[in-house]
Amino acid sequence: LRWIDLTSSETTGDDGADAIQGLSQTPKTLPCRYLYDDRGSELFEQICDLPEYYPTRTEQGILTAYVQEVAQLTGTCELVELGSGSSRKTRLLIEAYSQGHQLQYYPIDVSTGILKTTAQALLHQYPKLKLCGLAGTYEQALAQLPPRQLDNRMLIFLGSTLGNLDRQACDRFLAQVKQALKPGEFFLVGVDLQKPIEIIEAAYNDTQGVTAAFNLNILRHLNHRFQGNFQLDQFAHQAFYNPVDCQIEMHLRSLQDQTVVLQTLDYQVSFQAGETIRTEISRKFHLPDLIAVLENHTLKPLQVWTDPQAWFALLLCQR
Ligand code: AVI
Repeated sequence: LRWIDLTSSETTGDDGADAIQGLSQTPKTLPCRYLYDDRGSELFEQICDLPEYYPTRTEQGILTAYVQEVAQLTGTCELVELGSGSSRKTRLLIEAYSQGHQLQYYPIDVSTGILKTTAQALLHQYPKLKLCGLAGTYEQALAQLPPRQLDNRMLIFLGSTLGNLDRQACDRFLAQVKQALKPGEFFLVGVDLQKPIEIIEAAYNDTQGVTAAFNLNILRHLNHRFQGNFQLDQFAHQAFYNPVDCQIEMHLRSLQDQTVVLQTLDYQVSFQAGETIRTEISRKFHLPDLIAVLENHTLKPLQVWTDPQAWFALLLCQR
């Protein structure tokens, strides 16, 4: 097991300047990266098992059906996974790619806790795996990937995390993906597709309240990280589909007029009752549009697989 810590704190990224920037805007926003401290990553794992949250099991079904085809199309290669989390779906890829040879796997995540636990579990399960974990943001990791051990590499970005980036951020991200790949190398991306709004909204408003806890945890994380005094019971979870931008938006609505201090950032922010902070967007893609965007970045989709209902898609692209 090798380990590269691209920063040092529990979650990585920056010093909170982006949080201040988001909270100072009208309407207020926070970068969704702050949802993922160790507790947030655990809550996200619970979300993946919720009956209403269809993306994880739908993508898992597609991967189960087509992982051998993916491996045949790319041939032997090392795997670099962005936002690896618990690597639950990656196990299918690891099994397909390690048949007959040693496999090099680089999981990348901002939450060092889940990265370490997952790395240990994977090494226990696959003793021949060569694993090197990278703790950091996608931007940090893509800019500093370790040198290739093999002549072929695939970047993996599952779970529709691409949908958490707005159009501009998505363009910047895909440009970085292209830069990180040599011509002929691969990018495997899983995306959530447009479907009836009720199904999407239910997935982000589960009856057990796990998504609400996940959303509110962003405030607990900010309190912990920047000595803040957000009162979690004075904010409420809200998630709704925005049909103009084709995205689910998660917000936290202030239940009263209130002022919050983030001490170590020397920053104070006031809320009116009813005002919200947008904590996440989750775009739902129209496949032909996404294919055009990928092609614009010279990441050419070689093969697209979907589930029988066409709720989710997995695209294998080649630079
Ligand atoms: C990680 N990401 C793709 C999830 C999503 O669906 O956008 C995060 C999430 N937010 C609420 N539930 C799940």
